Amino acid sequence: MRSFVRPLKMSAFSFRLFVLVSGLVAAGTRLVGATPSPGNDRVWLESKGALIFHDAFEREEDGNLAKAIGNGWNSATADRVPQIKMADLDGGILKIASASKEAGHSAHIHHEAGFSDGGAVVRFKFPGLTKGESLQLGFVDRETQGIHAGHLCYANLAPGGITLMDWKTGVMNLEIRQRRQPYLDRKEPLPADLDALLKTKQITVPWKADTDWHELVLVTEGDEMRLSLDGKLVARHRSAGFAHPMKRWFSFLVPSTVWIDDVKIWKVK
Ligand SMILES: [Ca+2]
Repeated sequence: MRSFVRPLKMSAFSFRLFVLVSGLVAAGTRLVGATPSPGNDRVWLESKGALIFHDAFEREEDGNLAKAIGNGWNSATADRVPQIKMADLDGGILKIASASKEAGHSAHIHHEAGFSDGGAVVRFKFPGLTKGESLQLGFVDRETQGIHAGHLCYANLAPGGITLMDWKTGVMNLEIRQRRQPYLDRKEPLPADLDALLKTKQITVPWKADTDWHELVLVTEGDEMRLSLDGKLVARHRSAGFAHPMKRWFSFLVPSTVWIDDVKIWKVK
C-alpha cells in the first residue's frame, strides 16, 4: 500500500512535475490521435484508407505474355521474351523469375493504383534460387512529362540494405538523367554538386535479407516515403518527388527471383 499512498503526499515540486508530465502525455496522445504512428502504417492504411485492389493469386496464369497473370496485372517486359515464363502462379503464389539478360531489363510487373497518399501491403519471400536476390517496388506515372518512363519512387530491398529512392526529382528526372548519363557511360565520378544533390534523394538502412516470408508495407504520405517490415518501421525519407499527386501504377522491378502473395493497394488520399 505504501507505494500507492505515497503519490498523494508528493511535495509541491513533485506535484508540478506530475502536472507537467501528465500534460505532455496528454499532448502526445492527441498528436498520435491526429497522425497515427508511422510504425503502424498498415493500421494507418486500414483505418484511414480505401482498399482499391487485392490479389491473393489463387489461380493459374494464362501463358507468358504481358497480361498472363490476370486480375489487371500487366508486364512491361514479358512480350520482349514471349518464349520465357517470368511470372508463374503456383500454389497461390506469384513466383517471379526475371529473364533480365534476354529481355534487357528487370521484370517490370505493374497494376493500376491511383492515389496521392496511400500505399501497398505485400507478402514476399526470396526463395534462394539465385544469388543476391533483390526486390524493387514502388510507383510509376507514365502520364507525367519530364520523368524517364514515369518512374516516380521506389524501395529497393537488397541483400545488405533497404533503400528508399525519389527518382522523380532524382535520377529519372530527364534533365538530371541527361547530365548524369555521360559520366556513367565513361565510368567517371559524378560532379560534386550532382553527387551531393542525388544523395539527398535517397536513404539506405542496413538490413540482412533472408529466405523467410515477410509482410512489407510501403507508403507515401505527403513528401515522405516509409517502409515497414513485419509491423516495424524500418526506413523513412522525405523528398519532393514522393509528393507526386498521382501514383498511377504500383510496380515490381525484379532483377532475378522473388515470390509475392497477398498484394493490397490502399488509397488514403
Ligand atoms: Ca495466395
